[in-house]
Amino acid sequence: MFDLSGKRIWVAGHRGMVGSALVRRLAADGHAVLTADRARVDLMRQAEVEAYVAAEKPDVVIIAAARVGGIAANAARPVDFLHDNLMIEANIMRAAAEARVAKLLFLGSSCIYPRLAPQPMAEDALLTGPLEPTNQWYAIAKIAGIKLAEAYRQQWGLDFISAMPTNLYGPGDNYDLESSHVIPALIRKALEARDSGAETMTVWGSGTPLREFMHVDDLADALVFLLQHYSAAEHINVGTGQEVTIATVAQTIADTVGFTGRLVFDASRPDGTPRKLMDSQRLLALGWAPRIGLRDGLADAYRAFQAGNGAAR
Ligand code: GFB
Repeated sequence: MFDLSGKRIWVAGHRGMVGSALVRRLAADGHAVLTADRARVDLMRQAEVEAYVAAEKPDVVIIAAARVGGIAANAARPVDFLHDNLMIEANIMRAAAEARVAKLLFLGSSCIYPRLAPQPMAEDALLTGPLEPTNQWYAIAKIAGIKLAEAYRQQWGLDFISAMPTNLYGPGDNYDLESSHVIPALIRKALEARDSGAETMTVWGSGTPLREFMHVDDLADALVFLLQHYSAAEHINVGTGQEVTIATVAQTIADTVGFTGRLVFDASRPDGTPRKLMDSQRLLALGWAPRIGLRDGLADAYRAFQAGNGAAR
């Protein structure tokens, strides 16, 4: 077991949905959390990252910083998703390696797996087939990050680990309709449709794709668990094991928000991967389990959105 007590933990990307959930969680546990805004350190600039790490001397680094977005943002901004994510992960890992931090946790995404990987997708499905084209740029950057963490483990003997979360949602999400993921988009659409008295609400694609969703507070809990209990070269999946169609999640969101009209499916928008369920048996076998079901989690995300806790970034 890796003991986090007394450790200085740098959460890179603390303003994002994942980073802010981690800061909440680590602070609640009484840990010393380091954060740096963009004025202090631009994660795209290696010299700035090295200077920050040298000055602040974190013992533990979590790379929650990333250029992220939903299906449309990925397809529209390939350079941002590939270049920026490569820079961020390479700069932080190098600085952390030179400082010989005690532990580093890198975060990927379930889109690293092939588009048509056998379901549920186990860790060894990585690099066994072609990627989903809508998010290949992001996936390539994240695969490079996994391999870089593995390389530092092998060549420099450092305790760098990688976790692959499933599709996430929760407080602090991006609610911009073009760049967001499906859940924040549909929460906002349902609320606007309800308040304007609209008869319909538009859902992208066919409604048939299957996704596995996790509330970000469950993810933060899993990541703290992995920092303490996981140390291996192979990346590890973090999912709930529950999958749902987009049509069902859209209807559940409509119910949560109180929109009683019809759902209309817009076939001109892409479906993306037909099914994306991770096999999280390795994590479960270590003794961790998710706690927040989809219905409760959506109610929480909706509450946070209403409270102004969902900022468009
Ligand atoms: O969440 P999402 O954008 O990401 O879309 P992916 C999931 C599914 O929801 C797709 C449908 O089938 C969308 O067509 N959908 C329905 C909507 N209505 C909407 C809507 O209003 N907005 C959005 N955004 N989707 C992302 C990757 O893929 O998953 C990222 O692009 C990352 O790289 C992330 O890996 C976890 O699950 O398709």
